This record gives sequence, structure tokens and C-alpha cells, in this order.
Amino acid sequence: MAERPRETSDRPGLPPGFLWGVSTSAYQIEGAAAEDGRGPSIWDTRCRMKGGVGDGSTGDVSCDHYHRYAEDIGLMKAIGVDAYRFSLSWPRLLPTGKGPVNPAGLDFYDRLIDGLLNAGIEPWATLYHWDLPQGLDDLGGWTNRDSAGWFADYAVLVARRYGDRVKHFATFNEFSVFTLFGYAIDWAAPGVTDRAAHLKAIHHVNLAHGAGVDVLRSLVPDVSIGAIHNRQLVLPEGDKPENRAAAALLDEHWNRAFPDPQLLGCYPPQIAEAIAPYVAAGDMARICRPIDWFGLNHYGPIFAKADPTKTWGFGWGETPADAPDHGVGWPIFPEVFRDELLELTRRYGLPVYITENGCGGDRDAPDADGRVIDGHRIRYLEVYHQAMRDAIAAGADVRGYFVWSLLDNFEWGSGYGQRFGLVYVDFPTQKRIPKASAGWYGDLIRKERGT
Ligand code: IFM
Repeated sequence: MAERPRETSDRPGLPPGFLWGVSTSAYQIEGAAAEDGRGPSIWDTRCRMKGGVGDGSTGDVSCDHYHRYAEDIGLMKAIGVDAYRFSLSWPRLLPTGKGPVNPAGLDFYDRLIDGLLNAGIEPWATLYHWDLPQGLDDLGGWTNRDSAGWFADYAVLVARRYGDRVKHFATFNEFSVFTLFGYAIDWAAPGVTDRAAHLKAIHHVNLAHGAGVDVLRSLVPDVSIGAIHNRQLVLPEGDKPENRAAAALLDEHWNRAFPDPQLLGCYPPQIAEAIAPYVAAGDMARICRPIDWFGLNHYGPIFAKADPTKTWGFGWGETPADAPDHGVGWPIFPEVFRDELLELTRRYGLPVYITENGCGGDRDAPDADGRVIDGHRIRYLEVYHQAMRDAIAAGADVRGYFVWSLLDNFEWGSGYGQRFGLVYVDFPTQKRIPKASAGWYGDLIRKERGT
């Protein structure tokens, strides 16, 4: 289905039917990790490895969304969002990744989807947000070429079960983050650091994406399919030639290793050369399948430097000390966001949904009156919102915006140290407190809709 503008009319400046949402992911909020037949994922394994997660925490309970989903839908309704982007937990549906299905897991997403629809909130489902079933990692995970077929079978299950009610699907979330951090830099599960493994993972995930698109297209009537990419400008630390070369290679890995083959049919030049041994005849056509929208996750630019000790010879550089702060307390670059939106429209020609943008940090806490006043997050969102409007005014085809995230949650390698939520979660009691930013976002949505 071609992505069409929705039919309501909004304030001048935004396209009609502009969509406002919030995003989360399964492992980061659901908890109930060993409940009702869910199998382990590679993140359950990593959380149990020494040093796997900075604060030694796990997603075992997290926000307990598995049990509190109805309350969380109520929070979204109170904010007034149009759509909720969540991910399905593959190991909750297929505990070992393939083979027997878990009926209780299927039922959970029925309840969630029905609850959203009853609340007037559109469900946007992502098939994969990093929680590969451990049973599949035991078979090589994404380094195994069969992984594309495993993913396609999982997509069939999802499409048949939920495709009557869910019409917006994304295949993967942030392809390059989980492959680069998981197979080249040991910052994410499964914690491999090997060039060949990384190249195979890139190619097989691309094949899985293509296979998933075909499944969704053939089984879900009126489906709208996207893929969600992290894209951030990569700048060299300082001006040394080796840092410029590092930035160019990181740019290929971070920004182009997935959207270019999926949407233009080719790998960027340095990766193309390295990955050639793993590309079989016909693969590029399997990867480059028509989709309906580009999902952009964007937070800010990244800085690269040469580091010969690392798998690809690049490492993360320092942000310049004089980088603009905009009153948020850490450097932000909204003009980079504006330019990225324009570049996406030009390069790939697809409608863009901003599927993640938001502000983390470790300073949110209830005040003496029990309120969480997160002025820094409001400032960040205001500035990025204006940058999005500037991009749209200059011709970027942006159709919607999702804040990351609804809830404070398990922030991967940082554990619970980084809070990104519009809603504060007191993890020991599971009490939810909408932060000042939740009120701000609701007001913005109403103002933009003119309601
Ligand atoms: O929490 C993550 C999310 O899972 C993927 N995008 C970035 C977020 C903040 O780091």
C-alpha cells in the first residue's frame, strides 16, 4: 500500500494527517522474561554475562509492561498520541526461534493490539528490535544464512495472526546498530568482534528484511511496510586525515550498509568490496524490495576517530567541547536533523516517519511534590520539533513523529541508568509518573491538530 496522507486537516506547515506517536521495544519494557512460555533471547544471556550490562541489571522485570499494558495504553491515551510503535518479542512467540509457537505469547499481543484499537491508537509493530531468540544464536544467529528463512517464517506467523488489525509494520529497528555493536564492537548481544561475522550478519539481515517484506506484502491486506534506520551525520574528531578516513568508513557502516542495498540495490563502496564473498547471485534483488516508508531514528551526530585496536579500525571520537548546547545540558545539533530529513527525501524518495527522537539522561527524579520536571527534555524536543518543521518547509516529506520513549526503560548496555521516558517509572514500585514533557507533548499534539 502506498503511504497516503491521512484525512484530517492540521495546522498549516505540517502535511494533513501528520501522525504523532511514541515508541518502545519489547525487551526494554515487557519484563515477564521467564513467564508464560517465553524463551530466552540473546539479551537475557548478555545480561547474565559479567560486564554485559554496565549496572549489572536485566530486563527480567523492567517496566512490567506485560502485566501493566492496559495502564500504559491509558497513559498514551492521556497524552493523546495517534499511534504506538512497539516491537514483538520473537522469543515470546517462538520460544526457540523456530518450531513450536507459544499460545500465551500470541495472546499477549492480541490483548495489547485490541486495547490500542479500543483506545483509538494505531498499532505500529516492529518485528525485530534486537532480542534474537537464544536458540537461533546457538545456530550462529545472523551469521547463519538460514537466518533469513527463520525470520520469514516468524513474519508469516505475525502476519497471519495480527495482519487483520495491524496495518503498519517495520521489519527491523536500527539494523546497523545491532549488527555493528553485536558483531564488530562488543557493545551489544551477542558480543562478537569479528569482521567476517559482522559482514555475514549485515548481509543476512538485509536478506531477512527482503524476505520479511515479501511475506508481509503477500499476507497482510492494505499493509504499509517500512524499515527503521538510525542515521546520524558522522564527523571526524578533529582534522587528522586518519580520523577523516575513519569517519568515512563509519558512515558507510552506520548510515548506508542497510538503506542503500534495500532501497538502491547496492552496498556502499568499501563495504561492497569486503562483503562480496558472501553475496550470492540474485541476492541484491531479494534485498531491494519495494517498501512504503522510511523510518528514521535520530538523536544527534556522531564523531569518529582512527583506532587500530578495533575490528574495523575506527572508534568513537569525542564531541567537540564548543558544540552547541541549546540549554539542554549536553550538545545537540538540530540543524543536522533538519539536513538529514532533506537528504533522506532526496536520496531515497520515500515518505519519512521519524520513528525515534528523544532525550536521555540520569537526572530525572520526582521532586518534593512528587512531580518530575524534565525541562531539559522539553527543550530538546522543542528544538528538534522546530528543526523538523524547518525541514518540512524546505521540502522534506515527513509524515509523522514518534518520541522515544513512552516509559523510562532498560537502556541496553546502560541498564536503568539512562531515562528516556515521557513517563517516569519508579522501578521498585512500578509507579508511573507522567513527566512535565508528557504534558508538553500532549499540548503540542493538540495545538498542531488544532483541537
Ligand atoms: O533505547 C534505544 C532504542 O532501543 C534504539 N534507539 C536508541 C534508543 C536510545 O538509546
